[in-house]
Formats: sequence, structure tokens, C-alpha cells
Amino acid sequence: MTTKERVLELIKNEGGKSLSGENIAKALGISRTAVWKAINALRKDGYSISATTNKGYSMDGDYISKNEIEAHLADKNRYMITVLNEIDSTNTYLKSAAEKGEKDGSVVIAETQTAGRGRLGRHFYSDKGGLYMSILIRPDMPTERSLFITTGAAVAVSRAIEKVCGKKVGIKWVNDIFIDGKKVCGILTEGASDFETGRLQYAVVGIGINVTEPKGKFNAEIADIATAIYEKDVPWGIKNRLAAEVLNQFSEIMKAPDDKTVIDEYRARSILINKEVYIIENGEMKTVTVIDIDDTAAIILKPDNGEIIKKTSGEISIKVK
Ligand code: BTX
Repeated sequence: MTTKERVLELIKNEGGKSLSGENIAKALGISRTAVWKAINALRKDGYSISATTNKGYSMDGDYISKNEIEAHLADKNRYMITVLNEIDSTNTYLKSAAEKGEKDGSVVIAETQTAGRGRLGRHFYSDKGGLYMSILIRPDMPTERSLFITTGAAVAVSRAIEKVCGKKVGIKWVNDIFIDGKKVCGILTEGASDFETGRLQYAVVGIGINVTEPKGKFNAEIADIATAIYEKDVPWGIKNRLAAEVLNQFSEIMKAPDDKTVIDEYRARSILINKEVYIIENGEMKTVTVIDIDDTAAIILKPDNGEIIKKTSGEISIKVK
């Protein structure tokens, strides 16, 4: 084990409590400068280690580590991962990299975002406690099928949360994951298309998961509609296993994202089918009953006193009643 790995072990073993530089140095028989160098190297690796005067170094159990994510990947060669402490938006970052030629499989994960984005210019609150990741893919796919990337990502995140965290989740058409009636994850897929061929140039799939509630609680704007996977007893290092499983599931699904089995799973996880909801279309709100989601991921609705209609995600937003 290197000095860096031994320092990491000691800090992790404290389970979030602080350990002084002096005690680390004594335990490992190294100088305090060597401890300090190891801490800096660990921070460069993406570990979020806090330093408190007179107390020492500590790490929260929900830390994010590139090495640990990679250790849980099924295919070690599929993704190139970058972990950042803070960024405006992982989607903005990766889109700009994609425009400059960044490769398929590049992944950016951040502890916090200062300007996390949702659909239609909406804000996505991204305090510490969440997992904010974007995946750059360059699939050979006609642009009109790109919605299947979002539905595929929703199925991947659902499977990952269930498998790693043991929580039952549902999908709210088209891009949200819910636990117990509240939003725990949002997905934003952005991309560029080649107009001549009508095929996708790239897509950036942004996934924001509330793993724990932020320390200062959710912002008042979302306090009633948002939830986190864990209220307490957060398993140590959970974000790394969760991020890796999302990536594992996503690469499996992306082999054929419009495959009937994926859409069937998406539909089976829907929390809207047979429910009365509000739809918002051109600023107007109506009550409708959701009948089904079809194989193109369009939603089939029955308005009060109206004929059955079909809508795509670009046309309407849905509010759960
Ligand atoms: P959306 O437009 O469907 O949802 C945005 C809405 O969700 C907001 O208007 C607000 O009501 C609610 N909301 C905001 N923040 C949260 C939150 N933390 N938890 C629950 N509800 C919230 C959803 O868009 C797509 C979000 C994608 C976020 C990822 S994070 C990584 C990547 N980078 C980036 O900038 N966006 C994506």
C-alpha cells in the first residue's frame, strides 16, 4: 500500500469523525508534511476531505471517488471518468467538451453544481448530498429516436437505485424518478444532430440523484416535491457504487435502447398509468387521465369529456395530482 492509500484507509475508518494530522503521522510513522502531501494527492483524485482547525481531517460517507467508481465498473474500458468537487453544470461542461471532439464514453461527476439545469431552462438544485453526473455518448442513431436515450437512462437509474440501495422507485414520464410520490432524480438529455444525415452527433445524458438531503434541507421551492434515497444511515461510499451501477446498466441498455423489453420495463415502472394528472400545454393546464405509454414513449391521455389523444414529451409537461 502507498502512503496515500494508507492515509485514506485511516480517514475512512474514522467514519466521518476527524483525525488530526499528528495522529495520522504517528500511526503511519511518517512526517506531517508527508501526511499533508498525501491529503493533497487524495483531493486531486477527487476525494472530498475536509480540514478543521484543531481537529484534523475528515470525510463524509457520501464521498465520491474516481478509483472506487472504476473498481465497480463491469467494463473497465467503457468510460473515462472525471470527478470534480464543484462545477456550474456537468451537462454544460461535457457539451462544450463534445463540441471540441471529446470522445464517446466520457463521464463527468460532481459533488455540487452551482448552475444545475433541468428541462426548458428550469433550475436543478444540486447541493452536496447528491450525485450529479453526465455521460457523453456518440451512438449511431437517427435523431428522432433520441428520446430512447432518456427512457433508457430512466430505466438504468431505476435498476441501479433498486439494486444498490434496495429502494423501490417509479418513473414519472418522461424523465423523472420518484420514491414514495416525490422526485429523487431528474434526467436531462441534450445533444446535437447532423442535419444532412439526420443522425445524432452526440448526446449528453445528465443525471441528478438526491442521495441524501442537503445539510441545510432542500430549498423551500422543492421541499414538498423532492426526496432523497436516504434520510439517515447512509452506507459508506454509496455514491461510488451507485454511480458505477448507473453506468453499468446504462451501457447494457444502450446496446438497444428502443428494444421492446426496455420500453416494457419503462412502462411497468410508470407511476402515471391509470392516474388522473394535470398536463400543461402552451401555458394552459388541463386534467387528464393517463391511459398508457406507447412503444415510441409517447403518452396516451384521455382528457375530461374528450377523445383519447397522444402527446410527446416536447409538447406537454405533467404535474402529479
Ligand atoms: P426538470 O425540468 O424535469 O425538473 C426541474 C424541476 O424539478 C424544477 O423546476 C424543480 O421543480 C424540481 N427540482 C429542482 N431541483 C430538484 C432536486 N434536486 N430534486 C428534486 N426536484 C428538483 C430534470 O429537469 C432534469 C434534471 C437534470 C439534472 C442533471 S444533474 C447533472 C446534469 N447537469 C445538469 O446541469 N443537469 C443534469
